[in-house]
Amino acid sequence: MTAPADRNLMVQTMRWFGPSDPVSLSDIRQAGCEGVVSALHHIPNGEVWTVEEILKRKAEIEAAGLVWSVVESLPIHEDIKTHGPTLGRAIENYRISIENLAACGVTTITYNFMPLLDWTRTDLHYAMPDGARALRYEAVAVAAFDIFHIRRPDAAADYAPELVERARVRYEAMSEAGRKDLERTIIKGLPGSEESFGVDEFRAALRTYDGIDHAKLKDHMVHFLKAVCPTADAAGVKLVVHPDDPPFSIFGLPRVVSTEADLADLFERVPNESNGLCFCAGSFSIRADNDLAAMIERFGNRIYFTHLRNTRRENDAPGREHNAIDFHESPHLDGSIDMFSVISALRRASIRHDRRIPMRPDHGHQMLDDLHKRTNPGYSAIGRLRGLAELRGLEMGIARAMAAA
Ligand code: CS2
Ligand code: MN
Repeated sequence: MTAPADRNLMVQTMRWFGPSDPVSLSDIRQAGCEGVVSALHHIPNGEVWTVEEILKRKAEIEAAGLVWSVVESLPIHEDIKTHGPTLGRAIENYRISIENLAACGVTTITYNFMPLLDWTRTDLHYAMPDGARALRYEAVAVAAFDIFHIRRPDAAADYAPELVERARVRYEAMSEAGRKDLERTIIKGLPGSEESFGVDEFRAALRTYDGIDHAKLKDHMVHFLKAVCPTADAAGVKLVVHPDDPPFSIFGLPRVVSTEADLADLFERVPNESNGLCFCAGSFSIRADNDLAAMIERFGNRIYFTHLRNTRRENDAPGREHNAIDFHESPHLDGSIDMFSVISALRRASIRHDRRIPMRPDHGHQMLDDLHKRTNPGYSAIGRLRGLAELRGLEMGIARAMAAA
């Protein structure tokens, strides 16, 4: 029997991108995971995930002695976000996919509602002092790309004048190859992103958001949830939204899952039980005004999945605009957020709601032997293993201490 202190510990998982992932299911099992987080990346965005395809993936995972704990992601077609021409069909297909996943016993589904781009970084090989490589976001690089490379109309108005000037200097000093590299990093799509663009395509895609501001995108999200949540409720599925990364508007595009106020609004407007949250600590951590432990306390009943990761905000200063923040992905226990308080809050939520929350060490550093290997940025084996090992020890310490108190 499990000792009471160890009841409802998080379900340890890692993301697996499928058969082409350089990290194998056996690697993930050896890391001590019980489950994996996976998606059918080969099915085009907006199409139905058939029972046959779902069962195939499930069988592969189970043959390795693991379970398919969470889907990440069942992507949201752009027409659902913009109310484009295939809106009705895209929503209908989403509902069918939810039902098919439920029929196969996969009942936690992650998605995000970020326009065009998924998570965004400007450097995939940032050298840490210890020799490992990390992912970094530098505001001046994004501004340079936006104002001088894409040349988005009126882009300069979105940045502080001092940042525009630094962006100009940066862009002028960049080589052609450096500019191309930045372009690839920002719009070609990081692992897990479902969209990828060239410069002209990106300019055209930006125009599909003309007239869609924060309030309108939020309305479109509510419209989507009202359409699919009854299906998910009936099927026993939890739909968990992944927050915006970074959690503020970029390239003039609205982002609506960035703050505590955004979440409160979403859960109030769509109270359905299936309307849940993937609590990505790393994404929320980029805004100093997000109090992570308080958010977990408040929305604990909605959290069915968590990404545990830390970031280091490099240039915090009172009053600084959000889009002027530079950050990099720091070691899991050493960054701008206090992982002890995050896991403590999650532990209280698990006990209060009597549930095991699946977790994954979201990203990790490229380190040790992985420095010499081809890896998916953020998703190398050893860095995530380090993160997972630290997080599981921290969780057990917290759980035992709470039980003894
Ligand atoms: C990112 C995202 O958090 C992450 O690691 O990889 O791609 C995330 O999976 C999606 O935004 C969820 O829909
Ligand atoms: Mn995440």
